[in-house]
Amino acid sequence: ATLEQWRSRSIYQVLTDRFARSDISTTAKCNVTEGNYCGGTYQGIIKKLNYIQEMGFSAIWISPITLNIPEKTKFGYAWHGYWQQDLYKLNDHYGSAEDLKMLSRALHARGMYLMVDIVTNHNGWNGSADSVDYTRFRPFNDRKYYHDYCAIADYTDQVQVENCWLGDTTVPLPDLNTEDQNVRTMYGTWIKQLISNYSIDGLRLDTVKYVDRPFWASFQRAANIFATGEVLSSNITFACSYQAELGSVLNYPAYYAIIDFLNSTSGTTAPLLHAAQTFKTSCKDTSVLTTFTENHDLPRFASQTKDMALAKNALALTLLWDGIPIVYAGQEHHYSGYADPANREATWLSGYSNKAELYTLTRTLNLVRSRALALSPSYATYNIWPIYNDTHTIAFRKGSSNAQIISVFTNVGSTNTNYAPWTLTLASGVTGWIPGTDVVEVLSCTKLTISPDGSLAVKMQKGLPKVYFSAAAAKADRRICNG
Ligand code: ABC
Ligand code: CA
Repeated sequence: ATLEQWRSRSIYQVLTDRFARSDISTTAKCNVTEGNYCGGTYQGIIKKLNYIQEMGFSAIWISPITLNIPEKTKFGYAWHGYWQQDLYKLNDHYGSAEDLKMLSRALHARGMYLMVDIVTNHNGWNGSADSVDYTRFRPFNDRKYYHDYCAIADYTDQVQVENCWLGDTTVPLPDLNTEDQNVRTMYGTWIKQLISNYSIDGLRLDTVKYVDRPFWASFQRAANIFATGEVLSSNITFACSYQAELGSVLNYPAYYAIIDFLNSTSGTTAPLLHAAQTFKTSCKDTSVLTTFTENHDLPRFASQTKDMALAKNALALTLLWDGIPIVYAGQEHHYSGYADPANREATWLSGYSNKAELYTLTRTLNLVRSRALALSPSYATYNIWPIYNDTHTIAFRKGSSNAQIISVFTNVGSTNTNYAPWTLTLASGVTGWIPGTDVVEVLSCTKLTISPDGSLAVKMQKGLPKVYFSAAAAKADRRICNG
């Protein structure tokens, strides 16, 4: 699928081994610190597609699918998929080729997309860097396809970043010589075949800044479908510079801005305000960047603060910021694992409850966003516009008239006694709604009418976010506040 087709999507990220088992167990043990396969499969995902789709998602991102280091390393098994060895074989712990095709077909039958995680920077090796047996790899089965070993010492030196090896001395990641024309051609051939074999709709590209830019230009051309690249950096100019080669990048800079604002009650709105004002000029197209507040590499939000009101603000911002939202499995259950590997909990242990507060919030906001996009495709490209801010509270408008969403976020938290319920008045003009318009606050299903002077009175309480949508627009989808 194209960039254009992905723009209105919403993505749910699963680690294939950790989302759902073929037996649909909700009790199977999964000790995150042991580094073992926990039993998640493609068949398991197929059985839980209702759970994902009913939360409002229209795409899933799965782990890398290729064959990895088979044996146990000091960091455990390669259950996450990032230590590949044979690009032409599948990781059979997740299921067979037929199972993966079934998953792809099941998604397409629901109108959903399949995004696959792709690693091109390196392979994985269990042992020291000088003990690598290159004949174990396919198709890159010779030392000539790789950069000579060196460890990255200075991460600000882009030459080292691209040419030295990631990983460590226990599990080094032999670094492909992606500057080599043969390597590029072989990767191009592989990705074309992979996309066609499994009817893949989009790619998540691993370790983008560790690979030279011309490689990405050629890989994107060969793949010829939507790809979002992982450029792990808080620098928006640097991250977005890769939009020259790839359609999209993961919005790490927005992640840092959202987390700085929300991971405690002592942050301020400044980073978010700055992001809203500058991203639109730093990026070729902010509407296709992918927005997230959690993933398998980062501390879960709830490991930083247990406050549910802050978690709701974070999730709401993820879903309503410019770009394509990504929610990481477990975020809807307020999972609280800290860094890798603790943040890779089995989703099944939540019992897949669709009554969880963050599940229903995600569902409502995905539905409202979809509704806004259906009413007006320009909702996607309308840059999020700050219409109010003080130290702890910020309001945005996104979308042109009658498809707009007005959202208000605060980091005061649920228990701050200095903040009794208060009213924030959004002046006439900034919301785009004329006097007498009926609007609904979709998270509490409260109805109100724009006053004769055109203002909207936002009642803030308990540190919760507020999201307003026109009542007429909301009504068209009965699942939003029961019509
Ligand atoms: C394993 C063990 C761990 C152990 C580790 C040493 O080895 O499991 O317990 O601690 C995979 C596995 C991991 C595994 C690694 C290495 O491989 O999932 O479990 O860790 O063997 C991607 C994937 C990730 C994957 C790989 C490798 C890459 O999402 O799951 O890991 O295929 C870097 C990379 C990034 C990578 C991430 C985990 O590490 O760039 O691609 N993710 C700075 C650097 C970043 C760096 C980051 C974290 O630190 O610039 O490049 O990310 O180390 C901002 C700055 C940024 C700065 C951040 C921290 O602050 O702007 O530059 O990032 O303000
Ligand atoms: Ca490299």
